[in-house]
Amino acid sequence: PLRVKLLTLMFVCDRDHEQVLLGMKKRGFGKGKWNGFGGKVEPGESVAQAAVRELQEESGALVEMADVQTAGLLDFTFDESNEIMRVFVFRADNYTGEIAETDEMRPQWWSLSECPFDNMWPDDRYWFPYMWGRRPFVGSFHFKADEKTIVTHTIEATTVE
Ligand code: 6U4
Ligand code: NA
Ligand code: NA
Repeated sequence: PLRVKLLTLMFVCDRDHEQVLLGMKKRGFGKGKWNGFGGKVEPGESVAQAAVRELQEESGALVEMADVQTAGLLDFTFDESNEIMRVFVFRADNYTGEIAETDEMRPQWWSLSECPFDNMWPDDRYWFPYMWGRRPFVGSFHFKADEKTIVTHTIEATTVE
């Protein structure tokens, strides 16, 4: 049967909406790539709570639940795998706390025009404009087993009610 793994991905933007916080992943899945902050949803927590927790664990930034905005939903599948990685994408324009490097991530602010898409997941360049522009989206990406090559994808703007 298909296994669905629930994951989070959080993007903190600065107040002036000029920069976004990315982290260089130092270990685990996606090592060596710049990415948002996130991880697995644990039993007993909501997806948004997981997003806030992972952000804090990986970057030191703390976002209030009221400042968590839904950005989009992404499904990732891979050749020769029966797993769906379902990634709930969030964004926030406010945070407290001290941003600091952790064992898992090296945080850095990037302006949109300088986003290092060549060193990010290859799907990011497709949906980043939606996330940045606060346009809700759903996307699905099917990769080769190498986890690098996109075979097919869809991306759509949505309404949210
Ligand atoms: P933890 O639980 O934190 O030790 P970790 O090694 O961080 O595990 P995992 O599996 O919890 O990895 O989370 C993977 C992270 O990578 C999530 O934030 C979602 C994100 N991610 C996975 N595939 C992605 C993709 N194709 N594009 C993207 N982010 C992706 O931008
Ligand atoms: Na993680
Ligand atoms: Na985790």
